[in-house]
Amino acid sequence: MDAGTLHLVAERLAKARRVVAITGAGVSAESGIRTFRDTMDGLWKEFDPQRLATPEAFERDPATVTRWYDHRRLGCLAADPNPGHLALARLEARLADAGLGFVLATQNVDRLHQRAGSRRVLELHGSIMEWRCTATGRKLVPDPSPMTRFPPPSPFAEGALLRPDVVWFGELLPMEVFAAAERASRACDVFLSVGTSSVVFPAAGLIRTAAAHGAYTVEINREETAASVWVDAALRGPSGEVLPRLLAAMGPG
Ligand code: BJW
Repeated sequence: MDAGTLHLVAERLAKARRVVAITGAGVSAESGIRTFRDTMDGLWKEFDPQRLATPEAFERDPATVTRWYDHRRLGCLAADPNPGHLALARLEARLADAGLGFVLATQNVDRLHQRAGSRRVLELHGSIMEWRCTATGRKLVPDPSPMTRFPPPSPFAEGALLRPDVVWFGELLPMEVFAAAERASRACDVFLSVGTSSVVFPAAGLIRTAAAHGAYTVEINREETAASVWVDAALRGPSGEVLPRLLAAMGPG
């Protein structure tokens, strides 16, 4: 990672009045949670997340889809937040203590930001920790133990099923949540895009919204992404290393 760019970004952050961070699967990779566009191995090697994360897949084969989500839910419960999650929580606390604004919009469904101490988290793609009834929409938090029936029957309506309360391809994002993320992106001075490939819309459009409204845009990622060509600064490396270094470079709060 280029130390000059790191210090430039730290300076921008230290002067910012409003900061937005959007996170993707890469932020949780160092907690042992697989990213979406990683190659699959082991038990799930024949399953393509991009094909399973759809309402059509659930309709066609609800047992396989819910079994996959329960397997992932248990993986998320067993995982711990990593230094990247913790650094974002510390950044929020630092800005809040100074009366400044910070909004964290995540595409992740694993709740690791909340467990790291982030207080205001906009879950753009829902949460795997909550499941909802296909008939009534009522939600529940399943026990931390493995589910025993696939697909799980809904306790709320005869003949209905439970599905994870996540946003699949072709489904709408929770309207209020996305509207809040858009408002914050329009109003921020610095926008951080962390550990996301920036290919899934409308979340991937937020950084463009921020740039169009004058924000300084920064990408933190191990690799180049769809947004790399036009961001103001790119910090290459694992977010669990880059984010703590960035915070340290901001100096005392
Ligand atoms: C590291 C690292 C480390 C690794 N440190 N970095 C406009 C244009 C084109 C298409 C569309 C459009 N608008 C809508 C669409 C359709 C579609 C879409 O975007 N398709 C694209 C794929 C082309 N969007 C939708 O369908 C959305 N709905 C919608 O728009 O509704 C309106 C509508 C309805 C009907 C018709 C048309 C429009 C809904 C999108 C929902 C996405 N859902 C998922 C699954 C969630 C549930 C679950 O968890 O299973 O969300 S898909 C999946 O992708 C998941 C993720 O949140 C999302 C983004 O992935 P993410 O987080 O970026 O992960 P990866 O794996 O892609 O990238 C990881 C990155 O980390 C990489 O860059 C690595 O390098 C990096 N990395 N380790 C830092 N240690």
